[in-house]
Amino acid sequence: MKTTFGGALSRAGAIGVAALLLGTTASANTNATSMRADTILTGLQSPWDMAIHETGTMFFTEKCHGLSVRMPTGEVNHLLGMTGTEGYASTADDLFCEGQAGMQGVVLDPNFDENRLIYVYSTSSMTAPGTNRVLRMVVNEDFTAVSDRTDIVTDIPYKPEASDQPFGGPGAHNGGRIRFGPEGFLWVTTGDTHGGTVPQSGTALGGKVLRIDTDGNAHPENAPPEGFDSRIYTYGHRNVQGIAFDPDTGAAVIAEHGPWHSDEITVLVNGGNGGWDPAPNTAGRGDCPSNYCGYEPLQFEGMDRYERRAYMPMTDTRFEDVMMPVWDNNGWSQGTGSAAFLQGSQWGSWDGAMVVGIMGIGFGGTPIGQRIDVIEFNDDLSAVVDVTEMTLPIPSGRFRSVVTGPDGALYVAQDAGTIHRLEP
Ligand SMILES: [Ca+2]
Repeated sequence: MKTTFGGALSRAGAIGVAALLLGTTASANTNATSMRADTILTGLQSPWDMAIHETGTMFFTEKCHGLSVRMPTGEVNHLLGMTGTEGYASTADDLFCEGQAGMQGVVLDPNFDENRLIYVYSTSSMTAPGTNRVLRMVVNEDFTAVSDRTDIVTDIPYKPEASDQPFGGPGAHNGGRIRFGPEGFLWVTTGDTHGGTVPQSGTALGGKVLRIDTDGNAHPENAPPEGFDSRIYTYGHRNVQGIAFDPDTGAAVIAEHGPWHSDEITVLVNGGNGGWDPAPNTAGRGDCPSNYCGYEPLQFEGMDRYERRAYMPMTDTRFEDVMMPVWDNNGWSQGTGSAAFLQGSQWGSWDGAMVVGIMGIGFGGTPIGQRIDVIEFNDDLSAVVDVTEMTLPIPSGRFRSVVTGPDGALYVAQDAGTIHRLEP
């Protein structure tokens, strides 16, 4: 992958951003705690997410291949392949990958042992010109096949083509994480698909966090503004690919990719506005290429990250219902791709802290910022009190997914094709 900065770097902008990021340390501390790593799987194609059952059985997605499961014995069963794949128990010809899009989030039903239900976020060609869908399926008794596919969400935008934009290709800003919250409802994170008016739109599902039931219906207490799609929990987001729930309060916390500045972690408020508004002809901005002002002006040439933030804020305070981020990665954008909370006394002072997998940014073979940060909040999650970079016994890489397993261990997937299990 040549451009790895939220999939949205132009050649002109890349030079400036690389210079900007050289020599930076986004974390205040480095933890010396000894970590143990077991390599669970290697040789995968862009592993994107995992869902781990109490027995250790681990479902995982590969962005351009499909859904598989690793049994406790280490054996892998390939369950649902995308178009063009071989070796899967079944294939779905409408599922495809392109750019950042493909088969992404996966999660098990909280009552999986009774109903055998699994959910997957994937890009589909079934509705032109392609949308993202949330699929619900039944896993058979011996974990060798899925059946009874029902698409419970069918209308999440997908970016079908790059047109003449100076940024991002098809599939850009595709969101894609799905998780169950403590109440048993399903949360779905989406991206703005380089659509200027999408994040603040009440009807387009891009740039949103959805809260739905397992049939795809809105949670009855979602409280978006009047006229909005009732499945929307929060809106005004750029590209949310991390969501996790605070074990103490149950609050939903998201990690979101910033536009060449300001990755954000935000504690969600029902009906709240993330404040991202790349629409043209608003907030002092004029026309923009392809009606998308997210990289204006002129790919931010010559600006430092604070000037960029002032010009095109990730959180525009002109909105009355805006949710301020609790952390902004010291103003950098490095790809905060996934989030999970650590739980268990084995984690010591990190018990209850959030981990964020950061993919980093790389030019000319020099990756910067690839790491896992441990983020400790105060009790009411109104502030971050400490950020520590986890010292890892595994090679650095693009950390695409972090998932806490039922065993308390932290499972991490890297774009290079590996899944590791980490514990102190
Ligand atoms: Ca925001």
